[in-house]
Amino acid sequence: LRDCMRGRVNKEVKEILLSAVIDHKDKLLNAKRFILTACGTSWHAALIGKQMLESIAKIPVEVEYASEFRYRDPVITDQDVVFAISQSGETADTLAAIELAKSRGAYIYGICNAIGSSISRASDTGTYIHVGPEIGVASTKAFTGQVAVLAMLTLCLAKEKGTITDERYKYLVDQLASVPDMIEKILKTSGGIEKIAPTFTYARNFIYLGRGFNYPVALEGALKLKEISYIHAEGYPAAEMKHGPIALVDEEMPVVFIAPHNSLYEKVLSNIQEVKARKGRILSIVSDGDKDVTAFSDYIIEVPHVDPIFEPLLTVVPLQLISYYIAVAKGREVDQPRNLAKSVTV
Ligand code: F1P
Repeated sequence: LRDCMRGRVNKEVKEILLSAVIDHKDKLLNAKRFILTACGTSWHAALIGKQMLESIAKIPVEVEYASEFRYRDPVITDQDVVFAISQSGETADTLAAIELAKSRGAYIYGICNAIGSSISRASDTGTYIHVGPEIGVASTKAFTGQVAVLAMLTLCLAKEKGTITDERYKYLVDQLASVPDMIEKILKTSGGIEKIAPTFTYARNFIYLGRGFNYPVALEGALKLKEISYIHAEGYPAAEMKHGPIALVDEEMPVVFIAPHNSLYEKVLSNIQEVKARKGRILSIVSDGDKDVTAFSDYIIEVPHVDPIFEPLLTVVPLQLISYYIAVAKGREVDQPRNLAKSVTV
């Protein structure tokens, strides 16, 4: 990851890492829309990719669960580029989804980790995320790799399309190149996260809330907790809280807010105040030096400041760690959770 982001992105993002983008530029630039299809954690990465591609490269994007897409009768044409995102590259639903898309003339772009996997072979082109094998069943660094590749893809396409200024492009490339150091800084706080975790082992439910780029992170935080600690958890867009989930909040309910300092900060802060008024136990992921969210939270974990489009690369890490430490405190088999398979091939 360090290699991808620092060395290559800085100098040669177009030439090396995303040669697929350049070689297949016309297909990508002339597409009427992108469809990102995936399962599980990879689907959450796709939701972030959609926000990046739409806001920066101005490309219309749809995100589809491969497990639904393959059984529907979706409108797909030869003007579409369908992206299959999969850590293992072997997920049966994702493979079936691209086979359907291909049969309807779409161009297929694979974003996989496993080299030579079925999905990468079935794709017309693609990018490997190169994060090395995932040791546990639950996807963690693959999520980071997928979001990083989607970010680089977005920057390349935005540059080609002229939807980004040279100045902003340079700034974002620099920001992305600093992400590995920022992640290392967060990892150094894991001792603090380990201390918080046992105070949550009593919980039978968790709510995760975030807005914008951090809404998919809320989904991913909840999924990680479910997968490895077997605690029921739901992720929602923070603004949806008052349309239902707020009824669940009482003094027993842990509510995790992803609340870094961005343009949605004040909005998230008011959601936090609503939960506080109902005595929920609030754990917030905040930017370094945060004051307002911190004042309303029972626990906080700080992450460095970064451009909002890259926040998921940082904010997901404390959520992965808290799931890990809660699972360990509950004596769970973290690398081999019950009932889960590394790749779902049927
Ligand atoms: C998708 C996925 C993973 C999850 C688990 C089951 O896999 O849902 O996100 O952690 O391993 O499969 P993939 O298509 O990304 O390999």
